[in-house]
Parts: sequence; C-alpha cells; structure tokens
Amino acid sequence: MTPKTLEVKQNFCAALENVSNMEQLEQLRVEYIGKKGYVTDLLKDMKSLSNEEKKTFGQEVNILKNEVNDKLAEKREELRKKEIELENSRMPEFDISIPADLKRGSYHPITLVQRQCEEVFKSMGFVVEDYSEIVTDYECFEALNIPKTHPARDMQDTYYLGNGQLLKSHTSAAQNAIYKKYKDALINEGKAIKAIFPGRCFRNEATDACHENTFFQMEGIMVDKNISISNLIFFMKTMLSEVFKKDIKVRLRPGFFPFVEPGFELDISCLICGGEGCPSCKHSGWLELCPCGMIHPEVLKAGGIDPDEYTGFAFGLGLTRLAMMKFGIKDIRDLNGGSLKTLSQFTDDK
Ligand code: FA5
Repeated sequence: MTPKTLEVKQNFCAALENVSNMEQLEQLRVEYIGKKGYVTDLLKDMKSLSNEEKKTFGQEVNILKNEVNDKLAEKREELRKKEIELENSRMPEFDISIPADLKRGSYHPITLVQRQCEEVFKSMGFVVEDYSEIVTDYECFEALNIPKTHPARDMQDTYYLGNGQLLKSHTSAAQNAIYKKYKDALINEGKAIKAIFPGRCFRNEATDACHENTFFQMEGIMVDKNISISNLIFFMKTMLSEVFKKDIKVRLRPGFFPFVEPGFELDISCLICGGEGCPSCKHSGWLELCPCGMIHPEVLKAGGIDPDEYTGFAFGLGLTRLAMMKFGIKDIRDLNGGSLKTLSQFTDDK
C-alpha cells in the first residue's frame, strides 16, 4: 500500500471512531467516497504512473474503497441499534396484564329479543335457519302464490336490484328453500318440519313511530300430518308468554296473505300505552305483531310437499316491534339510530 493510500485509510479510521450519529456518518461517507472524496481523489495521481503501476494502484484504491464502504455499513448498523435502544428506554413502562378500564358493550335490543325467541322455539324442537338478504322474485313472491301481476305485491313496496333480484321484503322469502331442504326427511322419515328463520327485511316505507324501511322479522313454519290452527295458537301463546313473562292481551282477526289459507293477524295490546292509543300503535291500542295462518296448498306444492297428505302453519313475527314492546321503546327509529346513549338504556350494560 502506498504511503498516501495508507494515510487516507488511517485518517478515515480515526474519523470513524468519533462518529456518533447518522448525520456525521453521512458526512464522512461524502468526505471519503463521494465524488470529490479523499479515496476518489487518490485516482487523480494515476496519470503519472506506468501501465503496470496503474493496475496495482487501481486495485489498491478499489480495495480501500470497499473497506471504507464495509466500515460505514458496520457503523450504520451500530448507530441504528443504539437509536432503537434509546427509543425503547424512553417508552413508558406498562403492565399488559392490568384489566382494561373499558365499558363493556352489550347486545342490541333486537338481538336480545331474537335470541330469546330462538331459545323458546329451540326448546320446542324448532331449528334456526339463516337466509340471504338478497333473494329472487321466485323466492319472495312466485313460490308464495303471488304471481307477477298479483295485486298483493303492492302490499310490500320492494327494492329491486338491477339484476332482477331484490332485497328480501319479508322472511317468508326463505320458506320455499326450507321446504325443499327438509321435505325428504318429512316424506321418508316422518320428521316434521319445524323451523324458524329470523332475518332483516327491507321495504320502501315512509317511516314513522312504528314503521321502518329496514326491520327484522322472524318466520316460523311447522309442517306435518294433521297440523291445525290449534297448534299455531299454542306455539304463538307459548312464545309470547316466555318473552314477556306475563299475560299479554292478544287478538286474532282474519288477515289476507296469498301464501296462507285461512290467514290471521295476531295483534297484541300496546304495552307502551296500555291499550289507550299512542303513536307507537297508530292510536289504535293494538299493535300488529305476528301475521300467521295455515300454509296454502300451492305453497306446499312449490316446496315439493303434497298438500293432500301434509298441512302446516306459518307465522311472520315482527321482531323489531316485539323489541319495542319488550323494552318499552316508543319510536321504532331509535332502534336503527345507532345512538349508544339511547340504546344502552334498554340493555343490561349501562
Ligand atoms: C308479512 O311480511 C308476511 N310475510 C307475514 C306472514 C308470514 C303471514 C307467514 C302469514 C304467514 P306483514 O307485511 O304484515 O306480513 O309483516 C309482518 C310483521 O312485520 C308485521 O306485523 C310487523 O310486525 C312487521 N312489519 C312489517 N312492516 C314493518 C315495518 N315497515 N317496520 C317494522 N315492522 C314491520
């Protein structure tokens, strides 16, 4: 190594010892291997050398350049580690085992009522089914004895999608699929079809204290040999007395739905006003809660079940309205409002 190369190397090593941060390190890099750095400058002396000397000297400078680069990289790593250690030492110590001081969340009133109904029906041998929120026209209407031009379609102002499908306007839209799912067990093994299927429904409604455009229903069906209206009334009464844990005044009146025959409207005496009349019950003292009836023979046929052999009942419980009655919620819109302050009044965790 020529004395000049050695001198540059020694100076670099001494300067590197004094570097204590990234900025100084970068300065040193520029000073030695930058375009006008000491190492680069060494090459200027090559002009006066013979070809053989040029070769040896060139190699020498290259080796030095690589050494400088390696030492800079080592120093960079060392400084980076020191920076991390310093940062960690500044972080406040905390104990991850201390329980968080957070308020517990709670279930939405509709979820609470839904689960309660599910438990009641499960205890009576019903299975709980889930179904899509987007359904076909066939599922929502045609399979339920409501052909394309039937005026009963006007009862549900439905949201249609561009592809001809629609947002489920009632949970009855799942009936056909559920008959098809369980009909073989009914026909071959004699197992009654007993299912409930809660779900979100959508209608283009003008909203008021008891109408929402997005609300929950819970459909229930039972199909077997010799099922009658008495079975329907028994299950409805049991469900209501279990949910409310007290006697509730109900009335059954005729109601028209193309998918049941005969059809009924089951109303309960309004628990907000005690039957006196208020905005929650449209000032009638009664709240339409659970239309129901004996499944229409055409609907059973569409589900692959012979109506001469089997009969059944179906109901469409208004879950959102049930939650209103259960928790004393005067305005249905509070349930979709998303205000935790409002909703937490009705649930266990305040
Ligand atoms: C139906 O949706 C029928 N599919 C129910 C049915 C099922 C009848 C099986 C017979 C056999 P209706 O449109 O009345 O029916 O709605 C049923 C219940 O859902 C109503 O009694 C009410 O409690 C609730 N409901 C209906 N529309 C709304 C709304 N806009 N906001 C809140 N709840 C509603």
